[in-house]
Amino acid sequence: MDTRSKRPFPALTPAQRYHLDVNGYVVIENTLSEDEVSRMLEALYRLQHDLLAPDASVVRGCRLSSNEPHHQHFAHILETDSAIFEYLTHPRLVGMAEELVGGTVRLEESEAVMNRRTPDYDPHTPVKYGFHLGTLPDVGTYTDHGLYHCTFVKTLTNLTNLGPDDGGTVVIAGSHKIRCPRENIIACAYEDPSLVHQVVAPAGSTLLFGEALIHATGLIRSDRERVILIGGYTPTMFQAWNGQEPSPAFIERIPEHLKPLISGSDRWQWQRRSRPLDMQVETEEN
Ligand SMILES: O=C(O)CCC(=O)C(=O)O
Repeated sequence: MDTRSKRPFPALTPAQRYHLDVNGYVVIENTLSEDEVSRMLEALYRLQHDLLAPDASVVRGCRLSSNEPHHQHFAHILETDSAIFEYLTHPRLVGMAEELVGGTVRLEESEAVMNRRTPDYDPHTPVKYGFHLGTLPDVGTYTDHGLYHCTFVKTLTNLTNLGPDDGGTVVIAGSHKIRCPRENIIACAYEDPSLVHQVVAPAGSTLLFGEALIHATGLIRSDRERVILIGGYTPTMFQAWNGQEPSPAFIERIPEHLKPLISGSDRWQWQRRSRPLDMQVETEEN
């Protein structure tokens, strides 16, 4: 079976696509089932346990790029568990990434974050975010059929419920199209906080955005832990993030039809595909 053919095209409804174009992101609720969420959470807690064992700096190809009691960042989770692999190759989510890239994709990075309220959190201190981006509107974006595309795309899926106090990712809406200095855009967002949009969504929901959008980890005010999975995708001829190239032994083991997605083996055989805004979402029935 070729699950590449099962990736929906387009993956977003016209209204979801419009939201993505205007704001630079869209949140699709409940992309994962409860069962998928709990299997992926279990896989991450197992990985955390193994990585925190004495002398365990790399476990199944993954390392902690941040390891503080309130913030752990897992780099290159691809090879760690079948549930994580399922996430990174999930046909609907890869279809969403392909829609925003505007063609076939390869996996560029795989990460996870587990974080809690920072120990120095003070509700009276003005909020400051670690705003950043991974590409620039000038370099990493283009339009087709009048719609926005980006060559570096993320799917961030929360495995825990995110209420307003639970630190969902924040973005500066519309910044994906603004060709002005980043610090000026960030200053505008602090002056008018309505420009900062935050993910509030049930567990198993996915934030889709292009890395030209200025974004940051949100602020946790509650006692709850936040757990997210991150897949990064690019056109097939791009490289994986530094240190995130899949191992040859791992590529050897995965199903044939998923090898191009994981290894980037299609390279310059990139298949462009873009949709007009009014094209309806593909379902099993149509
Ligand atoms: O922790 C978050 O919500 C943001 C993650 C992030 O900045 C990224 O994946 O580029």
